[in-house]
Amino acid sequence: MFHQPKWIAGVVATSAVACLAVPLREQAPAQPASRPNVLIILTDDQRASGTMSVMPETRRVFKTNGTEFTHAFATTPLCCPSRASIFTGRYAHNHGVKNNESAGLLDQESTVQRYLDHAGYRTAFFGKFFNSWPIRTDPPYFDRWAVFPNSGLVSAGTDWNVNGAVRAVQTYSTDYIADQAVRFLGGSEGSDDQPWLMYLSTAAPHVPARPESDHAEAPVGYWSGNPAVFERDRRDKPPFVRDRSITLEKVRMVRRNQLRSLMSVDDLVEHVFGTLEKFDDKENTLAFFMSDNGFLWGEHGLYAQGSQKRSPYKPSVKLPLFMRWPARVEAGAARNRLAANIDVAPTILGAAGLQPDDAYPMDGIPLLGDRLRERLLLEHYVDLGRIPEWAATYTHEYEYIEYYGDDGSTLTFREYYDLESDPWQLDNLLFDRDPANDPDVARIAEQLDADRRCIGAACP
Ligand SMILES: [Ca+2]
Ligand SMILES: [Ca+2]
Ligand SMILES: [Ca+2]
Repeated sequence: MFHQPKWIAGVVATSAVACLAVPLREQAPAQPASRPNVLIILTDDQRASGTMSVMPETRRVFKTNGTEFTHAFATTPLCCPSRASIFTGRYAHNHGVKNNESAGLLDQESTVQRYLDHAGYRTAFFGKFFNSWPIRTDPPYFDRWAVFPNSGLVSAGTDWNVNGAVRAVQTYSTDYIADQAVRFLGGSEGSDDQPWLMYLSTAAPHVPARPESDHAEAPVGYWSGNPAVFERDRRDKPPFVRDRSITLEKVRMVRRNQLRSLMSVDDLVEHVFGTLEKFDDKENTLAFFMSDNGFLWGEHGLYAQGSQKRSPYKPSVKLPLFMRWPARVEAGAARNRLAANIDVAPTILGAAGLQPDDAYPMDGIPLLGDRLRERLLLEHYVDLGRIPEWAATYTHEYEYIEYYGDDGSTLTFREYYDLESDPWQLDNLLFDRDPANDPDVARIAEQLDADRRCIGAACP
């Protein structure tokens, strides 16, 4: 028989009118007996716009019964840097994993899994870990795992490291992740006193995004593109954008496969939450649904050579992000605060009543608190030479972008988009051959220079 902590009962009894949206800090601090389970469902390259429509079960679990962050971002829109930011709550310039080849630089002591493992949680990771992670190296601070180190190319027979043994897995990867999750939850049954942390990290919808056979012909609706896909005059864009092109036909094929692969992720959510409802009778699971980075469907002509992400434009940097915690997080709410991948780790630590070590100050802001940011730093470092290094300041009103030379500091190009009058980012006011509309960016540039070196509480 589970005994609900008194402070949770109090919140439930008194806050029906307030929709349970009580900021965490006004509640009693988390007690050991009330530490939540933590679940992170992480997709790969799922853009925010136009992808949730094929995920009705995920919308029911996370949107109807949780809070959606409508302005959520990957501070670095690329797999490894973003995953390291999710693990640590830190910008890439602080955790050091600046591209997909440098996962080995992550200090594993700085991760959420290390903090929760040391605090007595059962920990598990199922699915894609880091690109280029040596498959025979076990992921640190997990009690159970089944991981693969590739992107996208996960088919029947791919090698996984399953609890220390490398073996070929024949099951469709998303289904295999769901099966592992259900098994882990079953192993937690009867040990209510020991909370758990579980990451479910799907290969979907990373290209080539092979759908499972039962979704292979599923309808995904017609897509007519958007104004950014049809941007004709790209003379305002940086040189690497101007000469790119992609056909709408190709983008539509990619979209179909991505959406069909997400249908299996929706099945996973249904499977896992169906199991969770049986085992977590106190509904004390803090859950996130999110992607590691966005993905362009041909906006600004970008697609080839890895430019569908890595670039500073909205579909590349924006993420789907939902948070669910019955009795603690408002159901059916949409929040437009600037949220980011770096906010997930400090949110989890706060919910578990833990503090990061002084050696690893977190840059993110807990999503359960009231503190808001006025701007967000976005940063990209050279990854296989595909796109030059850049950094950006993103606010509700504008995005200001600087590109740099090989030294990482020489300014080579700038962009400024008024997001209120130009939400599709069609008109770079700093390079549209109209000096009369140029914004004064001197102070913004100075701030960006400082933000690129920020640490902890000094970060935006
Ligand atoms: Ca990714
Ligand atoms: Ca333009
Ligand atoms: Ca101008």
